Amino acid sequence: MKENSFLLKEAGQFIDLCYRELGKTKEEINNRLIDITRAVDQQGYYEHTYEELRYGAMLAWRNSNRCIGRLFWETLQVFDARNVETEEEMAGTLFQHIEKATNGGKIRPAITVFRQAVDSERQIRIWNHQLIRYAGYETAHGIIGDPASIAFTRQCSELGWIGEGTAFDVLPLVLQMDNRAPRLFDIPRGLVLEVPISHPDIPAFTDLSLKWYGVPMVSDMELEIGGIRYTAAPFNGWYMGTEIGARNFADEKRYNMLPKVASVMGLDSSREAFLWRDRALVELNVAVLHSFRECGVTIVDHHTAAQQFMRFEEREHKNDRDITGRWSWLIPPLSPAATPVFHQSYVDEVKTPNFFYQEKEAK
Ligand code: HEM
Ligand code: NRG
Repeated sequence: MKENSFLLKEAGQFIDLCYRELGKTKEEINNRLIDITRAVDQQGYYEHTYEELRYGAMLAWRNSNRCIGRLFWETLQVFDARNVETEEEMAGTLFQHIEKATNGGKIRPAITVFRQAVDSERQIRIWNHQLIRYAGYETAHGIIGDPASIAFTRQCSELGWIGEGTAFDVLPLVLQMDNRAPRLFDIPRGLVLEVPISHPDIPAFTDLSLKWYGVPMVSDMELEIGGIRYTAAPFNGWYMGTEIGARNFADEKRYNMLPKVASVMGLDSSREAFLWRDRALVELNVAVLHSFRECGVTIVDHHTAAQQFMRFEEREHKNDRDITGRWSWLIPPLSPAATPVFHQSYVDEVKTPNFFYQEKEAK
């Protein structure tokens, strides 16, 4: 009963906000709340209309304090997959998400929402961190692939998956419905858009044999709308170049490419004070942005993204809303102080609807 009153409070706040922003009347709000109260009393939960789900998902993006891409929150495409009942259907639905979001390179921000969690036993999970990500293997000769994927890759192997063993093996989808055993699904190769990395004026960059997938699709976060938990709701926008060039390729605990980049650039790395790391970082980021552009895959540089975020702030203020944010995530990892975001401060208050981290596996 205590849970019901929490749910009703959250639902009430959400319906009020959602319906007001959608221009609905007090009467419509009241009627909907009467329906919701009845449903919660009878079965312990309620179900969103498509309109509520759609706007709720948009609000969750708008409220994502760590996201610099929020200017475009109203353009989110929301795919309703709440009727999906089997793992096969789920895989098919995710393949469709990948295809529609990728859109031949002209990326469309999208989210696919599967059935809500009814209780801890009955919930849907995607074990992957992102729908498309590269495997990581610990071998006798060191790590191959993405070190961030080592634990998940091991789980995939235990479930019977065999990777090719390259530095860029696309991991399979691992899908779990209710408390059944998780199931593996290989993503058809034709659905995975990838970008080979080259530099506009340093040909030797191709010697690094780098590539990255075109679309980041975060698949392990919980979407919460009006007290309802959607434990499988993968979403995507497009990349900001620094995510790949200043982190995925550069971090020592990821692909750790800076020494190799310095080497193909012929930089003298005998002293830190030569700033060879910084010079390598900048050219690596130039290469990422250049390569995505060449392939016609949407990407944004960090200066443009920061300006877009400033426009988001202005628009929120015009609409009498406070913007919340987490400064340490909003500033880009390359030249942060050269963007306006660095020189501002943000209140990291967590509003709902929103996206939350959840335990790795259903509990
Ligand atoms: C985080 C950019 C779209 C929700 C981030 C981060 C960046 C970013 C750079 C920080 C990631 C990191 O440091 O690992 C963008 C861009 C988008 C976009 C350029 C282009 C449209 C979206 C969409 C959603 C979203 C469509 C949800 C509907 C989030 C969330 C986080 C985040 C929840 C935090 C993730 C975490 O804590 O790991 N975004 N984003 N973003 N974004 Fe966006
Ligand atoms: N840094 C991660 C991706 C996190 C989400 N980033 C986005 N999200 N751009 C990486 O793979 O590098 N998005 O929805 O567009």
